[in-house]
Amino acid sequence: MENTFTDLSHINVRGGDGGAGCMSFRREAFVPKGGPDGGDGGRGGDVVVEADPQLSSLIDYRYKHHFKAERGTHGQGARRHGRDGADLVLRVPVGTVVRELDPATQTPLYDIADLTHPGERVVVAPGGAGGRGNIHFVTSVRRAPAFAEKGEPARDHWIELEMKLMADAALVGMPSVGKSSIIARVSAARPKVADYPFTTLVPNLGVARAASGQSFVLADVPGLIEGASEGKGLGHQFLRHIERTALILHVVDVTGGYEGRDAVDDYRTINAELAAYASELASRPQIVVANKCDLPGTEEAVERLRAVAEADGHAFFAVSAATGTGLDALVTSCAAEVARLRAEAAQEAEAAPQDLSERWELERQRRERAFSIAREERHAWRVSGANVERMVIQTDWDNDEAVAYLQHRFARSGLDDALARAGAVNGDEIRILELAFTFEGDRRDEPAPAADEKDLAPEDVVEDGTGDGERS
Ligand SMILES: Nc1nc2c(ncn2[C@@H]2O[C@H](COP(=O)(O)OP(=O)(O)OP(=O)(O)O)[C@@H](O)[C@H]2O)c(=O)[nH]1
Ligand SMILES: [Mg+2]
Repeated sequence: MENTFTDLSHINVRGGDGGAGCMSFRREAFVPKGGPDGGDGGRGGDVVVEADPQLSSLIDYRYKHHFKAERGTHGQGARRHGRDGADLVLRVPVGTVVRELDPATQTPLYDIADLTHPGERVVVAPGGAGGRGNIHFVTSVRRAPAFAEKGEPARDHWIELEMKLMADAALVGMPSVGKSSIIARVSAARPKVADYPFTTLVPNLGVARAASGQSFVLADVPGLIEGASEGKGLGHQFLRHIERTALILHVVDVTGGYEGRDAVDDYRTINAELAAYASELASRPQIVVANKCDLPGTEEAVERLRAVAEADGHAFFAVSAATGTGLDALVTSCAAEVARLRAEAAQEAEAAPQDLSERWELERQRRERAFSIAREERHAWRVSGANVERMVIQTDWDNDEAVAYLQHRFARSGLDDALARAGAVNGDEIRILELAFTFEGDRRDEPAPAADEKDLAPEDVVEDGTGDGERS
């Protein structure tokens, strides 16, 4: 399992483009020109991320990073609508967190979803809407609309997939205390065991089965050292896996290891690191496991550690991974504790179901609605924003009627008002993407209000000095 373990991937996702609406008129024998009958374009497919219990790694996303759903087909005459594009389903292991990434820095912006249940899914890149056919643009004054909408192009964005191990219990402790030896004894996992620190480089999972028949997933993670919570050693990146496990099996080497450390000191050091990483880890249910009890001269340390662990309210087991002593009792106790914690978690999930996708959708819509206005020259303004740019892209600029319709949309959507408030006057140039058109929104025939200082970039002052366009 070691060499296939992948737990973080950045991918680019893009829904399918919407198909174009159709501009068409009914043709019948002996009828010179029938009514409009152009059908709508089909919707582009969505990119969906779905938790699949069969998967155990994000290996599928290690080498392939771009994913695009199918496009919608174009509308046709006789009111025939285009076909919707198929969704693209990206399967990920249960326990994958999906995050939106900042496209510039590739750092996470916020969580989109936490897929903790088999089959749970979230749309990460919606397909573009199909353009509307010309049948939609009939009004009392426009009987024969000679334009249709283009399809909505889907936007791409970057997301992070992070698989958090869905182990029930994690073996945590200093390097070389015997974590891998324990998982090798109680499960079919066969991690490398050696007498030097940091033998384990990536987590290993194993299924442990108690005599009662109850089983649970156990994780063996790389050793932690003092400062691990700040990034020292190897353990830091794996501390997040521990966040997901309901139960911590805190393994302590009662011989003190080769450095002759003290078992109780080690126990306190690791607990301090867990607490420093995430305060709730300090209160996570913990079972303290004193290992290497087969070695002579360890009784005193075992008893001191037992007293401290029990005073902290933790169950305590003295074991030997070398001889197997105490491991059956440990596994039985873990299995029962895991079963209890699972039942508790199921109750909580039922009481407060989490749906991150809805929150993400609202956030996405809010960002897409937002537009900004910047003055580029004395009489030229740039408008940017996802929705406003989309309206422009969906317009057929070679068609005057389509452009007139777009200007009507701008008036309705509040863009014209915002431009007028910013100081735009009739005749100013409005730039959106690589297109420009003339502002006609300020129909009130009164002096434009003073421009908002915030929208004035320093170079505007220079432009003013050229005396360019002194119309206001
Ligand atoms: N005598 C004795 N030696 C043990 C016992 N458990 C583990 N060891 C030895 O301790 C050394 C470290 O064991 P590992 O299982 O690799 O320890 P680990 O905690 O996984 O170490 P890292 O992966 O480096 O964090 C190996 O030489 C083991 O053979 C035990 O119960 N008794
Ligand atoms: Mg190990």
